[in-house]
Amino acid sequence: MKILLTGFEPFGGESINPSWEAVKSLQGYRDLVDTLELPCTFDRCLQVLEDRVRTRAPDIILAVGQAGGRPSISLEKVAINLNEARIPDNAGEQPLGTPVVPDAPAAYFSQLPLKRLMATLQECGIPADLSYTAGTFVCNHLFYGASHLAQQLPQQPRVGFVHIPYLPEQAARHPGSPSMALATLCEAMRLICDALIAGGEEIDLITGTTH
Ligand code: PCA
Repeated sequence: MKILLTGFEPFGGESINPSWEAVKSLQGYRDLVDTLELPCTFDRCLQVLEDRVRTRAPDIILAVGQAGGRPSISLEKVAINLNEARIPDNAGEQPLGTPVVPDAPAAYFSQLPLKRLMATLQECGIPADLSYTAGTFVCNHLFYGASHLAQQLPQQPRVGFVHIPYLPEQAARHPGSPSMALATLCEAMRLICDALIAGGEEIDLITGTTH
């Protein structure tokens, strides 16, 4: 069970991105986790990811990104085939109303057991939630593109995306924004990796049954 865990470089005027700060702490974890920092550009992020995926052939691609303003670990359910950038990316590109992949499906669902991951985090005292929008910026672009790529690979890796809050030092410059300490973010990533390595099925939160 090889996991490729990715984070993003800083963007939008920030000097740090909590996703890479948390992800890099898991490099080599249990000899199963490989980490990669991605550029925050529409143009290049998918190519950098694809190069690593083709070299390492992971079973799971778990991409992580910053979602400033969100209070919890956000387990993303849906990637949509739309680029609609509210700010320019790190290359100055700002695509508006373009598809991630032309003539491809409108959306892909995460292939990870999100409810089980959410329950694991919550049981360990870490705020976590399901999210039904990964936005329309570089994170959604990566999530959609990786999901599309996975379909074309022989090993068909499972793809998922997680958004995480600001670090406290970032939130200090965005008064009123929630934040999460780096140690908690690292712990959350470790718990998610452990749960994915352990395997098992998705749970139904209402009935408590698995499927
Ligand atoms: N968050 C941005 C892109 C990179 C990142 O960490 C997003 O949510 O699209």
